[in-house]
Amino acid sequence: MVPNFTISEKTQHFLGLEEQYGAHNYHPLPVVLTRGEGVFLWDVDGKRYYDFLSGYSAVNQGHCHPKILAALIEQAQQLTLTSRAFYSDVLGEYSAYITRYFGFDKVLPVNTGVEAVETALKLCRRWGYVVKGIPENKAKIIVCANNFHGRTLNVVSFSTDPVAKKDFGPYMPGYEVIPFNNLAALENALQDPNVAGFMVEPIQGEAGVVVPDEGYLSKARQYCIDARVLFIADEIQTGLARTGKLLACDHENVRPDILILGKALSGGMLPVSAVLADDEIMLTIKPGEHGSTYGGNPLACKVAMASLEVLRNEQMAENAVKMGALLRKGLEDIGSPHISIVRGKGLLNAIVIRHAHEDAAWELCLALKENGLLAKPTHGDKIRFAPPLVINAAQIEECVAIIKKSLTTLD
Ligand code: IF1
Repeated sequence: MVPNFTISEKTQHFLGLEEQYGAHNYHPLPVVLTRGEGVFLWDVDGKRYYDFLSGYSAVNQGHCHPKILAALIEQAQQLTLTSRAFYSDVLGEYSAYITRYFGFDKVLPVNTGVEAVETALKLCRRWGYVVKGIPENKAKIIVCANNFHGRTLNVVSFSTDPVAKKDFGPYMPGYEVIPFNNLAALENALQDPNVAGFMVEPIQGEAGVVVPDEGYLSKARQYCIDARVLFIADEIQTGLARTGKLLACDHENVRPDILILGKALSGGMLPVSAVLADDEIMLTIKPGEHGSTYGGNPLACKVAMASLEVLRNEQMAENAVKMGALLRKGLEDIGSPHISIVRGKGLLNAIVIRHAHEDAAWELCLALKENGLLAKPTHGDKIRFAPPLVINAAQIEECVAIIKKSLTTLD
């Protein structure tokens, strides 16, 4: 049973406001945050926490990174939005920068992750019709069970999570769901000549950090080449150094046909996302056929360039490899009967709780909060551990000690 953790009056005040005036589309941990810096967050009572969620990997660079903040402030005082009705002196510079950074011909800038996913799916279907020659309205896109690609009606149409999907119908047709990490299923689905694309998370984040077998991504990529199907990598959560490489696809030297980025592309400053592809795909969308009000705005572009710069200059991918290995070893060495699996790559990790009852993961997160570490369960019995990539060894050691101490709450 979870001990009654006290909630301060100040905290209760903010919880009450959200309860009264906000939609109830989340069930947050009862903590009210007011400041972030690097790996740390502070609540309204001045208590400090390690952030082991990193805004779901949007804060890879650490909270309020000074160089990203400086870029935000400087541009915010000059020009924030022109709309795409006109040119700006930033979007072209950013487009050249990000396409060279990732090695693609072109970028289509949008704002949230799911907008980038929708953009990638539209590009894929359009390419299917005008380049591959799929009959009109017959294009199919293959996705994986237990996927998470966002929450628009089109994207939840191919979710396999009833919580994300139920009572939001009717659903968009044109998607086929196959098991993740199953090459035979993919090979079979690719027999259909109307398949335009295969979209996959290189590691399934929301499913509980499910890492596919070595070779899955590279073989899947080859199957797509053989079937003339676009390989679409959703790297919104796994990209930008989170798994120990710039992209999770880099672990297998896989170059996707369409690359989807979001979250840490702005270091947690504001929504910035992007789709990258080569001309054969990108130029199938003509002027006026796709866009968004804020897509490619000067403020977002400057923040994104600074966010990408610090990832590389501060060698955050390399640190993620070292710190991730330290974290997983530390968790395994605890040897807790309450942990059935420790898994992950780089600093995208999760533990699976061996639980007597379904609230065990939630109770553990409450205990972690009391002990100064913030994490959140994903899908019941898994807890994602994904701190900012600037964390150091001493801090990892301290966090393992906090996790070890907190696990006793399940005894
Ligand atoms: C929530 C999950 C994580 C994503 C991938 C696209 C998107 C996401 C691989 C859409 C977004 C966020 C959404 C947020 C919680 C978080 C999440 F739990 F929902 F599934 F990280 F695992 N592709 N993931 O992970 O990007 O439109 O949100 O910018 O909706 O609760 P978005």
